[in-house]
Amino acid sequence: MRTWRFCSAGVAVVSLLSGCNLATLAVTAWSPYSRSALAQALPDMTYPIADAHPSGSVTLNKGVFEEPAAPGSASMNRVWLGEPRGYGDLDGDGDIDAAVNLIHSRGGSGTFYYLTAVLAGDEEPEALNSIFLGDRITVRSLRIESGAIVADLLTRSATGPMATPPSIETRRRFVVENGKLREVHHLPPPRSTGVQ
Ligand SMILES: [Ca+2]
Repeated sequence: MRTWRFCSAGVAVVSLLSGCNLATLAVTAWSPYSRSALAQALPDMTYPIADAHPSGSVTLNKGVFEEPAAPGSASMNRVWLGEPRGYGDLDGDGDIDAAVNLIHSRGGSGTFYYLTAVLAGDEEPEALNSIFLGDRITVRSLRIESGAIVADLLTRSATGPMATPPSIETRRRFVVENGKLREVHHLPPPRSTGVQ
């Protein structure tokens, strides 16, 4: 949160110079990350995503990381910030956090979906470990409820062809424990939407 705090302090100084009182300083200097400030930070953060890069993480620029999949290759190794995103307090500190969907492609047929959490509070927003959600699935919604991420997905059966559109409603739930994101349930049913 250092950058934000400097900005807030700057606002406070201007406020003082323009005649505002010390209460203005106290409020502006210690404001936590707002939802909008966190949302603005997400497209330019570093995300741990071990499968996507040998370094174990990628830094997005305006929501995208990309480089040649191999030296001289026309195929691009890309990671981008997906929709939807969820917001709420995930770790119980009263500050808003984000649930983020990252998508990875090496230029082949696979399109791999990952979930991560971004914690924001008194420090710079930090992305936790990423968890693989599936290949060529649909992320229908991400919510933060009662300190857990609830991810509603459309997936396909393990034996179904990948060319089949994902149609099985799947709900997965994740929490943060000891600074790591981990899955706590994988709720059935699956039940078909009838989409084939
Ligand atoms: Ca929080």
